[in-house]
Amino acid sequence: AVEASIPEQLRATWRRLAASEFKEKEEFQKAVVRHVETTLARSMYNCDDAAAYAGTALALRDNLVIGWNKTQQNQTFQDPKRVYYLSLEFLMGRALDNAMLNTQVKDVAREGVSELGFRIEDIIDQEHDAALGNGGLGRLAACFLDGLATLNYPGWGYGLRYRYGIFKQEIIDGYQVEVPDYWLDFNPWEFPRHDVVVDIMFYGYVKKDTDENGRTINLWEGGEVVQAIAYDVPVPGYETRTTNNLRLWSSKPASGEFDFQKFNSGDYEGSIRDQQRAETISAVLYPNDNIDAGKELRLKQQYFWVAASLHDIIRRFKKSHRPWQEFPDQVAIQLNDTHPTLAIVELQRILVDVEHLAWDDAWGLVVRTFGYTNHTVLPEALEKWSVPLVQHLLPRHLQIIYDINLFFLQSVERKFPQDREMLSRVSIIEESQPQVLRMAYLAIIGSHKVNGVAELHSDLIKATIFKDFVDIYGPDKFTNVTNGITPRRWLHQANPKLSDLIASKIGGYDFLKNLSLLEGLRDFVDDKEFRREWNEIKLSNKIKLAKYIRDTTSISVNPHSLFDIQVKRIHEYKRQQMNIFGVIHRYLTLKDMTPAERKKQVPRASIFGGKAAPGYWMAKTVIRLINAVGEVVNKDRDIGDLLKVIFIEDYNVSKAELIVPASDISEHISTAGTEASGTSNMKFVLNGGLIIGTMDGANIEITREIGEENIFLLGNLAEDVEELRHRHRYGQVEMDPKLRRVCDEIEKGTFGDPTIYGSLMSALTTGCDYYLVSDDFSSYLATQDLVDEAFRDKDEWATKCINSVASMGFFSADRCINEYADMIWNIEPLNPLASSNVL
Ligand code: F58
Repeated sequence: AVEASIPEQLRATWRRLAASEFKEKEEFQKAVVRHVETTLARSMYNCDDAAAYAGTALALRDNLVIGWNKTQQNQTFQDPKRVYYLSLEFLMGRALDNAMLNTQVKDVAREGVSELGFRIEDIIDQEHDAALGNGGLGRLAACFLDGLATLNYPGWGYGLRYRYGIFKQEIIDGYQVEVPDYWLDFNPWEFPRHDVVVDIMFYGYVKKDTDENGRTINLWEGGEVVQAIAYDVPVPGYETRTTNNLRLWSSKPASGEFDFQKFNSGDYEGSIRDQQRAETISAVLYPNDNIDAGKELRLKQQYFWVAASLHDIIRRFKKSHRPWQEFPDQVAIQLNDTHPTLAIVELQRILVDVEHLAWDDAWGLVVRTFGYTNHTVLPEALEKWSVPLVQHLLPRHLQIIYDINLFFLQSVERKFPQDREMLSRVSIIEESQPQVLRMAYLAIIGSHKVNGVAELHSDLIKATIFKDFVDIYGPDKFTNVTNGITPRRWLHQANPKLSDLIASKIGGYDFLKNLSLLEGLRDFVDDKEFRREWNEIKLSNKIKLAKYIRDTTSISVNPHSLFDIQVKRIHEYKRQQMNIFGVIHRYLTLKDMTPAERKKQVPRASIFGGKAAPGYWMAKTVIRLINAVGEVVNKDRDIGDLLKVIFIEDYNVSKAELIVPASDISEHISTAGTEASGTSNMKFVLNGGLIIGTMDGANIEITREIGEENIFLLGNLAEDVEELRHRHRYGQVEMDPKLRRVCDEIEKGTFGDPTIYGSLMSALTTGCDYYLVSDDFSSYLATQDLVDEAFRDKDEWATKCINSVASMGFFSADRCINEYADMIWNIEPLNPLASSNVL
């Protein structure tokens, strides 16, 4: 055992000197000042907000690291089954506020910095978001890490340490412009592990050889070698000692790879270029949301990260000298979408080629280890890799994929001997030009469970894209785990006043660990004083957002107007275009009215935010239109406060924390059947906002939980979408007259040169309106009218909001993580103090 390797006397000395966590204000202040003066080499004379942030973060970090080390030691001693969450994206946002709240030192810190001359809010605001993700999928991974740590599960995240996260969005002349997000200048939350490095090989060839028993073996040889170096990020749980680890890999040239040939022949720059090529692998996050780009560098990223992570996982497994048969009893690996699917192939390769297990034994272990989560049914988002590309980059892996496919197809043939077409339908290899690998199929074949992220979505994947696989494996391999969000960040941190009010009513903050306790709010729905405080908090959150909008855009919005918010990635299927068409319709309607009629209308602020993928022209056109409409509407004297249109630049996690608590109504209006789940819908409702939405993704379950009377539903159902699209293709659909009028107005030039919007307009007509905007438009407008009506009755509105919040327990990430732990990972929480005696 590890403890026996160090003499007791030595251990006693270390224990006596061990670092300890601060709890009191003065200890905290000492740590801050020491870091400002020594780590940063500053003094009180040149300590600005940025330096105060750095000092505070470093002081907090000291605390985190102590709990983190103990957690890791505890896990090493107890050696429980661990779960590894493989995700190419972790959209963490800011860490300081979250760390203070989770470790219960925010009050100490607030007072502490205040006596040093700073406001904690200003300090928090200095932090750069860790934006290593595109949208929902990446933020889900971050919420899961919070849930895992809070529930004391031994769980690791594995990802890539991108030098550039998602781009920063600037709006110039109404257009999106992308600016690189270099975020690593000062990042106190990561620890480089120079001792944790893995050599990763690419390219090369496969050599046949014989092993000691005379059996033929395949060896992967030659090729380029790149090094993966680990950077660790502590993930503190809420109100627990458990601080888990997020390990991000960074690429660098392998030592000894420097080309002295080139160097000596005077080509110094050439030799540096080769070095830089290695570093490119982890340089940048691909900025696509729900679209598969198919670039070689992306495939390199995937293999680099998967190979490094598996190497690390296997090294840890080997420490306890268990037989390979126990691997799936010690290790669960969750694939966050198909991006890490090569892990299946890499594990099989290691077991067969390196560890010399028999193929079938190895494959049995592989399948018991992996679980796969699907996040989309959109065909354009399903990953496919060109066979020649894989052949070139990973020749041995391609052979293994062929074998996996062969054995799989043989089993299918045995089961369905008459159905020849089934074989080509379910083959991992698609017979296109060139051939491509269907990564989702490989992920299904190599996993023991496949899950969707909301009920409708899980049903849809079984009925459509994976139908054959349900026939092959039976329905039990497929399951649903409806997404969840962490109430720590999305209520307590983002909306502290609401969290405090709730706590004061339902007996403290236990709801942050057991969200169903929100049910207790029902006892207060009719309590006048409570409702007053509730409304006051919403208003103050709106005032805060209005101030931000004013400071950044010089547009003033009346905080008493109805805040109508749609913030998410810009995508045709999410239908921001339907929202802005609705805004134009509202504008035209207001213009038609007499001043007296206008006076009776509910004033509204339509607030948008979100990034478009840089190559997604249609999405960028939607941004352009929103800004153009704002230009016209916001300065129309007839309109005044009745309608404002705002596009918030560079939507990200920290802005979401400002925006979500300020919403009255938020829009989740995807074409039915296209949004796998959505998670911001949950965040908005949890913060006392209502939602307008389609019967899609988690909206359906939200409706079930909070009641139909508390949500504004619109539009066609998923089951009708196919038929409607068919009618469009055969020209059988008249455009809704109100939408026609909106289009005419755009084409007239009211919002600038109409040719700019040509693609947007023709998508509705010649493009067959694939996202069914014209089919849902009148329902959308009618539902928006209901929203206005409901908002007039402030009392009714508050009742809806309070009752909804009371019903949101189900959407906690903790419920979601417990379901994964139970149904897929088969892991148990680990008592964070279990080894404290030994240590
Ligand atoms: C999102 N997917 C779903 N993908 O669209 C959303 O409905 C769901 O709530 C969320 O996952 C969590 O389950 C998503 O965000 C991406 O951004 C991928 C990034 C990498 C390329 C392909 C899309």
